[in-house]
Amino acid sequence: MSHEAKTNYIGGKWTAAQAGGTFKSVNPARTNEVIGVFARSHREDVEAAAAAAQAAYPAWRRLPAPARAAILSRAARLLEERKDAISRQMTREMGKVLTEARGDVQEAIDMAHYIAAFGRMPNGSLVPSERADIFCAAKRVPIGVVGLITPWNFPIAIPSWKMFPALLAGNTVVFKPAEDTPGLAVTFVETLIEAGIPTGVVNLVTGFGDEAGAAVVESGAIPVISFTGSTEVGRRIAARCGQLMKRVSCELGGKNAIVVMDDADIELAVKGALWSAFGTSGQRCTAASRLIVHRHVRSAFRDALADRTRALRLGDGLDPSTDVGPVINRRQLDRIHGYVDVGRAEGARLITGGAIVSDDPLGEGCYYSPTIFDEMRPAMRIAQEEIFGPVTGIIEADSLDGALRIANETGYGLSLSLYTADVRTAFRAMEELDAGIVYVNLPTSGAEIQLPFGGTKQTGNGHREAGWMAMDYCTEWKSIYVNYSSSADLVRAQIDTVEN
Ligand code: UN1
Repeated sequence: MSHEAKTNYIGGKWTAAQAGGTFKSVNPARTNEVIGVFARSHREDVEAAAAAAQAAYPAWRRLPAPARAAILSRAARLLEERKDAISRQMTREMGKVLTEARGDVQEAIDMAHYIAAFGRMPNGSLVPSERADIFCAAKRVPIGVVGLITPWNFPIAIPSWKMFPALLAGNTVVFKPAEDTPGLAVTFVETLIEAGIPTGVVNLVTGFGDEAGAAVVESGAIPVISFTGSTEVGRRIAARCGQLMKRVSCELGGKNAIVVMDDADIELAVKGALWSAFGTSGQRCTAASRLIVHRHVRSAFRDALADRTRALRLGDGLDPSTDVGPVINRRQLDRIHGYVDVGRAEGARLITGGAIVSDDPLGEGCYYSPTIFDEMRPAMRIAQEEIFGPVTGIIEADSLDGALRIANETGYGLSLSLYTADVRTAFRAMEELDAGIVYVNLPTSGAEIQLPFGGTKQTGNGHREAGWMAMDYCTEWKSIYVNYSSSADLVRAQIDTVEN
């Protein structure tokens, strides 16, 4: 990629920011390695992108859905061909280990194939009328220009969750990716261009949240916003969208937990906890930052988990022997360490990790040692607030009821998991865990795209991504009535069709 900061894609052209500003993206494994220089966009760039998207909308909306789907199918094939290169680019730009980066790209491939199939699926329903010779149907229709504001932790998968359904439904798009992963957004858009996306249907503006992102939210030409990020920012976006009467879908924080009951397969639970706590260096919204363990098995579980955690190898995610890569940037590194200090001060017992790694060569990057607290209590801040780093803690429970109550006692509700060998316990968990996603004998990460993804409480605002409802956020329902009677009588619903 050599765009020389011409990284905005507006109306079919790669351009620089109008004001000429730029910013750099760096490799978190070695922050002196610059990945690229990108357009630092402001309101005028976003308005140009929104105007291009508006201009492209009528023709795109009228294109038959199977033709729109064919472009997504081609995008799926191109992503498959480029999976290796894109995955390497991802590891360099945001640090996750290569196998996980490959999973991220695969999630977008799966989503493209899945959504493309909707191009030939029913998109509405035919219903009876209470009146003779009246045709009644309801169909999904696109809304217009959809604004997508996406995070850096799944830089290919999450844009695909948002963009592919929007496009299939007939909307056009303004895409504002996180400032930590603009290079991957450029690659994503390049792939769509090659797949045949028409001019103006997908527009990219790179830059910062409070500049370009805020302008997407404010734009009068963008009636729908989909945002993934922190609850704090999501609350501000949703409030503003409320004032502007915009449709807004928010996918926000999590404080996910794994419950380990005393009859659980401890080996399986330890593997699950290790993956959910430290996969992607804990930077998943599905990361397990609470481990609620029955007191009968707590020491066995804790000791096994601590041993495995100490054996994890930190390093550059491109090195095949690396288990845990860097975190995204120095600001996050300091924030994570701040939470570890909070945990210590609150009286949780640090049993491993708890440090910024400063020895060379890792000191050149943003590495945090995988961290476990024991004796965490449910009311502690480290048990309530999203840390978004490789930090987890063990909370002891003494019964199923107690464990379920603790699991539910946070402001979030994305992903909760329970390990047990008892089918009755499993069904209680499925019934009572208050979250958008519940796992039994599986960790909190690992959602598949054909199921809805999203959470309860402050994790979101009631929307779901992926799954068969992926199109809900970006479509309206239109109800249609047609009178084909040859009579000249007006027949009124609810009045002429019943005895009055
Ligand atoms: C996210 O962290 O925002 O279930 C998405 C998972 C992945 C998606 C995570 N399939 O962890």
